[in-house]
Amino acid sequence: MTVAYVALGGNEGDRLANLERAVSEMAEHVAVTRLSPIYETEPVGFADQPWFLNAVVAVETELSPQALLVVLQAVELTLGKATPFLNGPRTLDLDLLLFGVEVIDEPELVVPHPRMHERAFVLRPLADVAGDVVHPTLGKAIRELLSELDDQAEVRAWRGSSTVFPTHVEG
Ligand code: PH2
Ligand code: MG
Ligand code: MG
Repeated sequence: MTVAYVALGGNEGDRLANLERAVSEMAEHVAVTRLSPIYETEPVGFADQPWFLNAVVAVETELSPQALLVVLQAVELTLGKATPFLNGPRTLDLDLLLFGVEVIDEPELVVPHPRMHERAFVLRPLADVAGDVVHPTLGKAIRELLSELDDQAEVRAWRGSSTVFPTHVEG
């Protein structure tokens, strides 16, 4: 059994419903064990698009990382992942961030996710569910990576309510 972390993001259609549906679809294949609160985040990479909702979930699985990736891609398609161009708007993006302590460098799958440590919209929710987890190649805890991060793009606690994701508690 491996604990993996998956980032969820979307900025088209009913953003909350898409994240919630993604969790229930994932739960058909893996055990979803922890969910971060949801954040509303400024678009990174291509500015002229709506803000995203982002969150991170922990899953436990006997699947291989490649098989988990296939599951994530199938869920993205179910939600109608629409990606007109790199970093452009999408209904649902699922990124495999970490798969236990495994380091994978294959054409289809790079783990840890190569840009995760540069992005507050990933590290902020990841720190909520995996603050003490050590990044397998950088050798630092997620909480440490977040505190060292200099990402100016805004990441705000999302104030809406969800029956699936935990509510934000102001710390
Ligand atoms: N995803 C991207 C590109 N830019 N910006 C935010 N705020 N959130 C995302 O999930 C995101 C992004 C490519 O996957
Ligand atoms: Mg992505
Ligand atoms: Mg992706």
